[in-house]
Amino acid sequence: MRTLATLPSRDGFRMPAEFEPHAGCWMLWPERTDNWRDGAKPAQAAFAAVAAAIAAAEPVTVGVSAAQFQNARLRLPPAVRVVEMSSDDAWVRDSGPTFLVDGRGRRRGVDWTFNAWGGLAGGLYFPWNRDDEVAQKILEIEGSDRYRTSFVLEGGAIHVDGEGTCLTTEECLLNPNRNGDMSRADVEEHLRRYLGVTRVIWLGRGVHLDETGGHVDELACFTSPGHVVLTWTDDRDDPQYDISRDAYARLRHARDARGRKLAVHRIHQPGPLYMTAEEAAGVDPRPGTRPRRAGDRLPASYVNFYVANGRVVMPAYDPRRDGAARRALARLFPDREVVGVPTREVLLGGGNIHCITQQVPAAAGPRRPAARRRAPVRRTATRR
Ligand code: KQY
Repeated sequence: MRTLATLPSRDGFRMPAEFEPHAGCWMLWPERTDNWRDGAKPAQAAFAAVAAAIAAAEPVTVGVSAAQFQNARLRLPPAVRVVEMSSDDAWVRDSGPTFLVDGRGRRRGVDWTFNAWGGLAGGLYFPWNRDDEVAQKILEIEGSDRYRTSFVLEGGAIHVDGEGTCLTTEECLLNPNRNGDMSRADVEEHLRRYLGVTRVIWLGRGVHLDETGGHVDELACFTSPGHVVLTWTDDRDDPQYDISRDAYARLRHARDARGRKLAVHRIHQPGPLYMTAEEAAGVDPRPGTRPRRAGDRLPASYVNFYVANGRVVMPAYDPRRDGAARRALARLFPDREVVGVPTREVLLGGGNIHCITQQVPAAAGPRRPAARRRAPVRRTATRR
């Protein structure tokens, strides 16, 4: 693996949309007991269920600490590849690389600087040095050349349509705890250079009480070019109401990189859901990490799904709302099976399925002209 000093966009690379074909998916194994309750066992069961649901559709690799290797190996399906990899936590969407492809069948990755969602000014834990090395290690294993940048970004802070448009939020990418006082124009320039996009659509705030500081991947995402799904609530007294309304208005007024107006599809949020006293008590408190308290509202959204080859894997956590969300996603992804996996245990740690997965796009070469069909050769002595 080479570390390149050039820029992806100048080298002809772009970030493909998640709904484009994949070569596989990466996950990390949850372990830290100051974030995952009850020794991380319930979270491990949920991660294993997510890995199994994705592995039915595409190859999955899980990175795991040396201490947890055998445990993970035994809990994960045999089809899942398990590799030893140290990390500070298990949010590979954010600590992992953003994979890029070009039109010549090559795949590379961006290794953003990771600062645990805000560094010492509101970040979620310290230290985060092992998480900051996760992208490099994954690229090494994948054999993909690497663009390292001092620009601070987590993968959950962006979505792309693969046709030149990036979706993000002001709350996250303009927060000084990511890139200091960098201007909106400078942030956009970094997104253009490293993702190969030409248009950035800015939403305002992320999901209410999302501890990442407003990641777009809880709020909204592209389901195909020109189509966006948005988390929604009909409850005007819910703080999420104004956030989603504002996002809806911005999306309806936006044009994508190809000049299209967007169709915006709303999915009603679950709950609201809250942490129980038993769940909070199962988390080991530690100075410097976010305390978990009974009654804390959880940042639950159905938008945090993963789009695998031929399959969408969505969080399930509220019997009153899960069915409608599943049907809405089935309409938006007519060629994929939509599978719900119970992931309340992932939500208790602060994210969901999209946050714990990272797709490796298929590196497709240039289309070859179809071979000219020849008329079938007639055999003179054909046996019937
Ligand atoms: O992408 C995410 N939603 C990550 C959440 C991190 C939470 C850490 N406790």
